[in-house]
Amino acid sequence: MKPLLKTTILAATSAFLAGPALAPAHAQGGDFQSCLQTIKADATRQGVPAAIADRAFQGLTPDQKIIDLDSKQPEFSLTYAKYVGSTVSNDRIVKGQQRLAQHRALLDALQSEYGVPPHYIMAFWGIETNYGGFMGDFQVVRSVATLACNTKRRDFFSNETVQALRILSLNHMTREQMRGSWAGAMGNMQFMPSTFMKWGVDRTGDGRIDLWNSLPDAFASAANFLRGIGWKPPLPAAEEVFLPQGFPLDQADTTVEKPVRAWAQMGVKKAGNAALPSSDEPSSIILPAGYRGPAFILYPNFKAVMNWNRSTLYALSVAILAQQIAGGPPVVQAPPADDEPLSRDTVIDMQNRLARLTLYTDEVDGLLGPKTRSAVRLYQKQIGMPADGHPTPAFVRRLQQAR
Ligand SMILES: [Ca+2]
Repeated sequence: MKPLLKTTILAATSAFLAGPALAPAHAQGGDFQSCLQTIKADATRQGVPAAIADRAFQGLTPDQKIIDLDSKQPEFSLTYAKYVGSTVSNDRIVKGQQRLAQHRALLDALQSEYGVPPHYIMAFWGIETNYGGFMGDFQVVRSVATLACNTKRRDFFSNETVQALRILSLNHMTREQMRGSWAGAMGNMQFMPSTFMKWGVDRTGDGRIDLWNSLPDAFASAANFLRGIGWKPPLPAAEEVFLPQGFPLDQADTTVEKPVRAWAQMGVKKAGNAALPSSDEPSSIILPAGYRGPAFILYPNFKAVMNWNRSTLYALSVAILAQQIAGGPPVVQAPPADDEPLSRDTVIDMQNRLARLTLYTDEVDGLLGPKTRSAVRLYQKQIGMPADGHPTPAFVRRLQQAR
């Protein structure tokens, strides 16, 4: 799945996902109709009967609310503390445990078929829709058609519209029933139409994939999707770790991969001091709230979770929630209380200053991505701060005072 699109958490994650603001192209009236006709031609080439497309597009108008939501850019980056605090609540852990017990037999069967553990399916379900509590009430065809015809992401959403028409043509849902987030993510697991078509599973065998009302269909589809995007037993996606004194902070970066065993040899332990698994799988260490906050080891399944949603904080939240749904411990190390989100303007200013120091050569986009963090790390080394790549307000002040 591409970034930008997982909208149940869009406000929360887009600072980590999004590219620069895209001006809407504003197809109105006739333009919108001719755009729909182009999509219809694509759809019929992919086997959708013209009558299905005509019925789906009948009376359809672009939704200005969606255009506005799409053009909105987050003001602030998010901190680990805020993001994980809001996605992994006590209530969500307890509900996840209850749901898991309730659907145990089905989830165990899915684990033996797909290799995806029950607590991970529950964690995705909890974070995507609060266990089916908010699946979105936008008409999906209208959403994806609006985004195809009125934004600059035309190719991506034209295909999503074609896939939505295919779902209709296969009789899984009616246009009216097919509802989702404003960007077209549908049902319990918030699948985009293309994800639905590629990975959806009819677990109940009634001939329809129903990701809204059938939990067997929704859970099996999630398990099938996760396996398809790389999930493999037995390691989890991530776990909290304790780093030894003097651990080289520049090793705590997703670009640094070592066998799990090599981290263990450096003195890295699970939080609580248990040994890391004896494994030669490639893994990384990250410090999402800087060196004063918790450290995590990312196993290969972290990449599978990132293929579901390309946000590090999203993937961490899934792993943390899953572990606690399974009865495991909460995160031990608290994040620093004085960590604050940086505004877009602050990040732009920081990128400009780091560029003038020839430490940052990428686009000045106001987003706190891996390249910006590497530049932060380089400057931290120059001035003798712990080089964790995490720009705190104190770091920003030091940089602003630099000559
Ligand atoms: Ca079904």
